[in-house]
Amino acid sequence: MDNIHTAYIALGANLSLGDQLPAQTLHDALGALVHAGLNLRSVSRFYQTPCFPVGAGPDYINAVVRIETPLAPRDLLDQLHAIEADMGRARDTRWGARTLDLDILDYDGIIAPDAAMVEDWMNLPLRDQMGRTPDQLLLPHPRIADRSFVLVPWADIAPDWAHPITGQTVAQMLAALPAGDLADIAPI
Ligand code: A4P
Ligand code: MG
Repeated sequence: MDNIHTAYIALGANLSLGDQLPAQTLHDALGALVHAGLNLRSVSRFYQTPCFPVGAGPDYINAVVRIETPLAPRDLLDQLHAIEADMGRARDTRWGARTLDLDILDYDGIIAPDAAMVEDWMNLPLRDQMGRTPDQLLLPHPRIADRSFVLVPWADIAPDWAHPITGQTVAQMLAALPAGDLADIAPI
């Protein structure tokens, strides 16, 4: 059915929600995705990952899921933000510690708003990445290729997914990371 869309969502958490540890929050978030009407098609293992930037906070729990949904990208993001808010997410510091972060990695392989804009964000120097927040939805998520905490779980469920701009697969992007980026990442 062509009104059903496939998206990959990254889940991350590194702050407890009350007494609840981040891994439990991630489990609850899976339930919330289903409750919101999104069809969960694949779920990666949950990984403990060192905080990026190193030393900026506690370790994260990260996972990636594949969902199917009739929602348009912007409506999907609004739905994810509502789930984050339900799970205690406060948006104060860019890249700050969080009870739950839900990012859209990919939606049907589309490029939005256009390749030039996504490439601008992909090529942004690290210091500028930390100070600037996109005010529009970027697809695919511009940081995919740099992030071991995204690529490791993603490779569990979709190693052959190919980046619509670079053509690189998840497995290739993972293999291109410096070995040090994979140290201390382990399934829980
Ligand atoms: N936005 C644009 N495109 C997207 C997209 N494809 N998916 C906009 C989600 N949001 C997108 O996001 C900021 C704005 O980006 C949103 O208003 C949305 O309209 P945010 O979730 O409020 O802020 P953020 O999470 O601080 O930024 P971002 O870019 O999601 O950061 P990252 O890349 O997720 O980094 N270390 C480990 N080990 N594990 C982690 O999960 N995560 C981060 C956050 C830092 N360090 C980490 C982890
Ligand atoms: Mg986010």
